[in-house]
Amino acid sequence: MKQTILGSAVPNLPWEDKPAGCRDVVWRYSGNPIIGWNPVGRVARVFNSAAIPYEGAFVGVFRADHRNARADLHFGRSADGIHWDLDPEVIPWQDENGRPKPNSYGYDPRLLKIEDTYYILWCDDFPGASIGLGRTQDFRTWIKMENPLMPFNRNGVLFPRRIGGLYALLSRPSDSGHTPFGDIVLSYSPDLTYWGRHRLVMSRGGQGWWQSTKIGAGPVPIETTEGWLLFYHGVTTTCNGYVYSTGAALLDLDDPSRVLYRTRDYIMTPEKEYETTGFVPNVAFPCAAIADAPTGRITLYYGAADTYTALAFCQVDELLDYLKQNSEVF
Ligand code: BMA
Repeated sequence: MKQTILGSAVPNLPWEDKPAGCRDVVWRYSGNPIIGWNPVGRVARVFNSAAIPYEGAFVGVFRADHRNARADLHFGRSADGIHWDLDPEVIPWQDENGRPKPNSYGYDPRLLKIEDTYYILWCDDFPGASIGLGRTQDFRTWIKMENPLMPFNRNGVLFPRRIGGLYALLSRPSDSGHTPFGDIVLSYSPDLTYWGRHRLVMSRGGQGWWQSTKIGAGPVPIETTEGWLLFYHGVTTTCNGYVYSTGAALLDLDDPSRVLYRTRDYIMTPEKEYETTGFVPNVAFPCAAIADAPTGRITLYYGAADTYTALAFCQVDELLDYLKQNSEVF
């Protein structure tokens, strides 16, 4: 079999085959949700979270909304990527000199490895929503780095390798509230501190209404032989508020501001009760994707209704074919 994903094998990837008769390109785990209400300590809800393979098992950084309704980040471990052991305490960030540097709040983390270091991006209080960036070597010592971008900004997502020698970051410039607009922008840096050469990647809109209000990058892009596979959220505004669906795009490998394909229709929208009913109804918000390169299997971690953590699956070749045949023209 040809290998489309340029990455590692994850033989213990959480996975379930597509149910017979399912016509969708993305399908959900039958055991969803995998994290429910009040999982640990003062944590009420865990959603919009990130997981990666680590030493034959899995680790994750989780968005945890506490019982005072404020969000922060917690670390967790799992043998199988499905059953999680979450730390009851928040991640103890420190500055470059080892002094404690706690978050005021933190949400919607992304987690990835570049070279020999693990990086975490999240929505940080600057003050005002902006992109937070931290690193760890061992998931014990957590160092908070400079904020890459000024407020207001959300959905910071780093590419998993340098492109043309530079680190590359997607973000979604926004406002201080529940932003009613938003496009995906790319920025470059030689050192993860100074960022520039900003480029517009994708705007909201298109023929479909599901992504008409705003869009934002989801999981860390997956490198394939045909381009960077990006899952993203697309938002529409209804009489009862926002609805968050999921789409996919393929970006040029050398210049990811070039969009090669972009789904015309959503590939996942809130349908299940755990997506339509919860603290914030009608949200399906992916923040992580783990790929098993030899089989082309991709497992998505997504937040459901700002309440639950859930899993969904797809096959890279099927998704790329679908993208090519059902691409939006902008
Ligand atoms: C966004 C973020 C997400 C959340 C979504 C829906 O602005 O806060 O974390 O899932 O709203 O409430």
